Amino acid sequence: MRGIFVGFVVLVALVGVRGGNLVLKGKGKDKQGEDQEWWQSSVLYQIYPRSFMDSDGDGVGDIKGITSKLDYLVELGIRSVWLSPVYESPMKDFGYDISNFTNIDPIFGTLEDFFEMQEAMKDRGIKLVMDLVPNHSSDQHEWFNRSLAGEAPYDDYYVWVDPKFDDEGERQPPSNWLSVFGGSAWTYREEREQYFLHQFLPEQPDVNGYNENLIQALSDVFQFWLDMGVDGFRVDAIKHFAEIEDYYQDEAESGIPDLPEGNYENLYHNLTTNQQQTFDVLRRWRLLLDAATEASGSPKYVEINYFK
Ligand SMILES: [Ca+2]
Ligand SMILES: [Ca+2]
Repeated sequence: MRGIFVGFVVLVALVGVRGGNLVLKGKGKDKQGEDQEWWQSSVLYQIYPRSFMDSDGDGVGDIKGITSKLDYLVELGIRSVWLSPVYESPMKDFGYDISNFTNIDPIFGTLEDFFEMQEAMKDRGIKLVMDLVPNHSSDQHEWFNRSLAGEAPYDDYYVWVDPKFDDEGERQPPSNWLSVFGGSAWTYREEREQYFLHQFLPEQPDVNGYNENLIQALSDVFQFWLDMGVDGFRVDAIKHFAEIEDYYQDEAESGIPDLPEGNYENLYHNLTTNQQQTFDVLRRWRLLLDAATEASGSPKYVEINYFK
């Protein structure tokens, strides 16, 4: 009995000291990186919300589940979290098809749950990086429905292009561009008698990266989460953001042998990735984060991922 009691006290003391140290570190600087910011000196821990922790027993992880495990992250020494998408989504691409950029999907909880999680992270010195996907929305997003209906100013929010017609008078997509997931990157919609571009699933229409209203609408999304108090963003699929504006120009064949027809690697992607406009828009978002850094006194971080 006495042995158990002593063991218990020692355990509490260890957790208390370790936890205290780690919280202190989170608020200050590392020993190793005294002049470094948190993103330069700490591990960025990715949380994939579906599988992380389920708080209500419906079989899908959720935000309250994450909140319940924050002390575990502190114990691991985690000072920053990259949260995979928790926005409203039909989940055709597991949350990377967003139907509302400024709300939480009910499967993960509510904005209130999110806010509570964020406050609990701040209490523990854990920084929060949101995963944002500006290249496309879900085809269930209100912007796309209004664009499909030709309603201004949404009509030009996505890449709508008139068909080409071959020698037999058959309707054809504007160009040979391929989806990352395979097959044509163009899908025809009778409603507009036009093709729309999707570099990923047909349920993920690409936004028009040259449209000022659209760029502003996405900037408002960044601002919404900055106002909520997040510490930064991991920006998904950014190299696909803008395409060359001549949508009828074919991409060159890569010549890689033995690939199935429609495989993305069959083409070079110099017309559909890494356009100057993408970098110009990214620079604007960086300035927006700089302004938030100044306003909040807390540095804001942005990370772009480069997949080949
Ligand atoms: Ca759940
Ligand atoms: Ca794009």
